[in-house]
Amino acid sequence: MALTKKEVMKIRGVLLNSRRPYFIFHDDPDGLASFLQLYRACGEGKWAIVKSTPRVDETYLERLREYQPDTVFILDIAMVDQEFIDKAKTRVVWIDHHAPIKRFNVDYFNPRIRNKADNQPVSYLCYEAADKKEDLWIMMVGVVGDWCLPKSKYTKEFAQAYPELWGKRIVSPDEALFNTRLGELIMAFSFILKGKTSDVNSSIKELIKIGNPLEILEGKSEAGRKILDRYCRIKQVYDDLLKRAIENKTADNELVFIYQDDDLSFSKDVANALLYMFPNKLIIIGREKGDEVKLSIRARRLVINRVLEKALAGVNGYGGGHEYACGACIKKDDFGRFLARFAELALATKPNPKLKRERC
Ligand SMILES: [Mn+2]
Repeated sequence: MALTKKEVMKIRGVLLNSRRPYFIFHDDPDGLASFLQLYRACGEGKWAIVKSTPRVDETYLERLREYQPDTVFILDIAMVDQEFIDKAKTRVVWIDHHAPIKRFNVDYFNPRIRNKADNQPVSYLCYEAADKKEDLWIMMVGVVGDWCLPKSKYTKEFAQAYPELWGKRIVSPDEALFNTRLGELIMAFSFILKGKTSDVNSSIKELIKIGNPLEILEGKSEAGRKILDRYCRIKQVYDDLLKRAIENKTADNELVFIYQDDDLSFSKDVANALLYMFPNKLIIIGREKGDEVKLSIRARRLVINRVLEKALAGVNGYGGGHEYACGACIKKDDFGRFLARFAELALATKPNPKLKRERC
């Protein structure tokens, strides 16, 4: 069990009693799905999306001043500054599933405080709190989008309600992500978060109105068509990048692809898709921006966060991450040297005989 019954009831109580909620959420499908469920349960509110660094600091106070919320909900964000909580001057409810940290004067809900291994995505926690069966599909988008599966009870209910979005014998999150139409829906959630804030917010306003996911996937309503149109436009850029990345494939153990784009970042998306297609390869995807290269690194047979740590020594850059999914940012001048070193260190590292999976 992710949250206790008491915790679930507490969130629900605060949510249903809030008249002016303000939501701050992570810019990924889990963050968006968490927000959508709470918003739809309470029927109003304003929101802000936390881009790049998942941290809420004092810069967010400005937005609260204008709106004067009665409650601030922070969803799927790993780090919240104590200064923000203190100066918000209103109730702060923080629901998260990253490594727990100690903060005061905040209603903090994180299943990992009790059980380190329990990292059910925030969409799942919000589904239990919001208690809206019709939003099951939104919860599934968030949970699978975070490379997890919910309780099998919910997966079964979902497969029954939306057979066209699921498939037979789907037992892992990556099969669901890359082999079902739910995966496409997750991609739509992910891609509409990219681009200009005003465009992102228009898409979110449409998303709030959606009752059935097929409205989006098949353009069955006006709101759905608007989302589908924007998603398709962004997806074209992604498809083109993915194609170019696949063309870069060589016979050796790694796939390196570096691209330039000032507006949109697809590194994570491309890296995850390539890892699914080529599970035996080390995947390095980089976006050149200014004088830096921003990297997404993925592998299934190598523990890469330790390799990355070593490769970063003496290089102008920084990075880190999980065992099989990392990010890094390297100054252009040092990039060639970094890449050669990373490849060399990776070659010298003994691969795991078994494929590993990890959420990213
Ligand atoms: Mn999450």
